[in-house]
Amino acid sequence: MKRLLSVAAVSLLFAACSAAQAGAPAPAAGAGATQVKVTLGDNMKVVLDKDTVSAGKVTFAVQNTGTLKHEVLVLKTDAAPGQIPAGDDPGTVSEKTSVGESDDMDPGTSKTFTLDLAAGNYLLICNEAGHFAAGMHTPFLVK
Ligand SMILES: [Cu+2]
Repeated sequence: MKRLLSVAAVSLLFAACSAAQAGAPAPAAGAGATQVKVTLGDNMKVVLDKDTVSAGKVTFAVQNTGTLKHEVLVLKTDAAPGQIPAGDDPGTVSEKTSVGESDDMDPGTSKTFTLDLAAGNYLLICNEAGHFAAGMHTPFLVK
């Protein structure tokens, strides 16, 4: 009986904790982060709603509005787009300076990811084969 009681007490405690957590407002993905909308399309452009943010948490809300697979990578680099070395796969550039990415996104899909970004120069690029060369990159400044 005593054992049963303590199990019940533990369950109650657990329930209380869960209730407390459930009662707190659920933090949105990347709460307190600066949100940047990224639109990827078959026009081979990476379109941002802002190209300058403050250092810290940045949430990228990415939408693939095209009919092709796209992605966005966040490269931390001072290099101009033409200076980014070639990647391992044909038609791609090196991802060595990437600090985060959406991964491949199917047409019509959205994805959100949050990065903690230090001040510096970045390039947001799509690295599907041939897309970077076609112009799918844009500068991004964190200050
Ligand atoms: Cu692309």
